[in-house]
Amino acid sequence: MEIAQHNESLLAAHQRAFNYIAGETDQTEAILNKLAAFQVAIPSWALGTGGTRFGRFPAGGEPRNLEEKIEDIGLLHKLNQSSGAISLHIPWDIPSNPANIRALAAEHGIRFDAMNSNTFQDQPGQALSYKFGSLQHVNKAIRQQAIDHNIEVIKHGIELGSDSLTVWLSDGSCFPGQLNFRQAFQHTLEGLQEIYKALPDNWKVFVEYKAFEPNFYSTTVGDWGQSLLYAGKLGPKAYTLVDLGHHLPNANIEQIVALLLMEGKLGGFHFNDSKYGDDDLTVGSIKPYQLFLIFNELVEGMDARGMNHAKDLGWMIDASHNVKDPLEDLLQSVEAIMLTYAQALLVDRKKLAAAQLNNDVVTAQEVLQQAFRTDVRALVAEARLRAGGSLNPLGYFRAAKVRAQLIKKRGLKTVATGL
Ligand SMILES: [Mn+2]
Repeated sequence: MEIAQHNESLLAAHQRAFNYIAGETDQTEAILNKLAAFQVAIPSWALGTGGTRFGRFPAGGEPRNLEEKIEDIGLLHKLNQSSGAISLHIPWDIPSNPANIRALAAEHGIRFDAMNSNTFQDQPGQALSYKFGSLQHVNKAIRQQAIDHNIEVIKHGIELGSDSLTVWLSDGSCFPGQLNFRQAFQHTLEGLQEIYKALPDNWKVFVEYKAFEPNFYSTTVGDWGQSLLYAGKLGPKAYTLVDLGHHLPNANIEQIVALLLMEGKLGGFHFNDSKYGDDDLTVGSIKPYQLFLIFNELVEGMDARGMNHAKDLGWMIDASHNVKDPLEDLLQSVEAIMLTYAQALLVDRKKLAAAQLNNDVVTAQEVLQQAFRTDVRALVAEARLRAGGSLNPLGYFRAAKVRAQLIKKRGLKTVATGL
């Protein structure tokens, strides 16, 4: 079934909804252009069923290699026109022929977003173990192995046309006394400095933080303050990366985002949602208002610095899907991001600034909630439609029986590399 054919049956209802929202704002065309430009990278590890340490329940038809992962993202992008980037994890996705992979991605309109290194697992045949950390390790040879791996990841990224490296370290400790905090920090900093030296001039490195897990007592890059310390010491190519699921409960992420942007040190963003910890839930499924408040700060902060919303920060989904079809979840995730971005673009900034100046707390709240409570689904759908996408990507996915086709082609018991 063609996308246009599926759109046909939805067109009249869409037009009514779009005419209504277009009449509510004089910013319609500007917002549509920004939505069209905004692309969210899909991580290569999110295309298969995720698992927990208790079990894994595959959906079937999972991509068996990097080529099939790119095809899956190509399908998402064809439907929503907003998933035009892939983020690779090395060594899970080492391209055997980078030129071919690059060409295949280009065919699907996909570029290579941040590369991700992996020093939180031991790989088959690996000389030294990361059981007690990687860049923080007391053993210099293990630290060097982790440095070398990251430099290798940069090299793969250069071949693919990526321009950034995300470093997430699981380094930390599980018990008090296990680690000398200052020494762990210094070792990690020295390792990051070596990696930093290997970055091409046009590259960025993102230092991702996480409050806990897999280490349950301390994490060596545990929060945004620690990440910012590293990024500041490393230099202008180093930035903090915010992953929504990597905070302690009730952290004010919107304030963190605002201050990192103010300092010019926010580099990238990992979207997901969580209720308890790093739960890897679908973006916007648990705390949509928090997501809106974060986007509100992102838009306000990027505009204050004259930044390009689409290009100047790295936008990526980082989630794992245990009970949903991964592709359906990713469609839902991207949709949630686009809707929230559109709502943040609708905020009446002049009115909000005036309310803040007058300490008019009630109006300030009303301005934000006015935007949050606006149904912008037709705006996002119109942006997709104009770009050649589907009016209802999830509806198309089901109507066209995409998963059944993938199972037929790839088999029921395929396992994608990843988490
Ligand atoms: Mn992440």
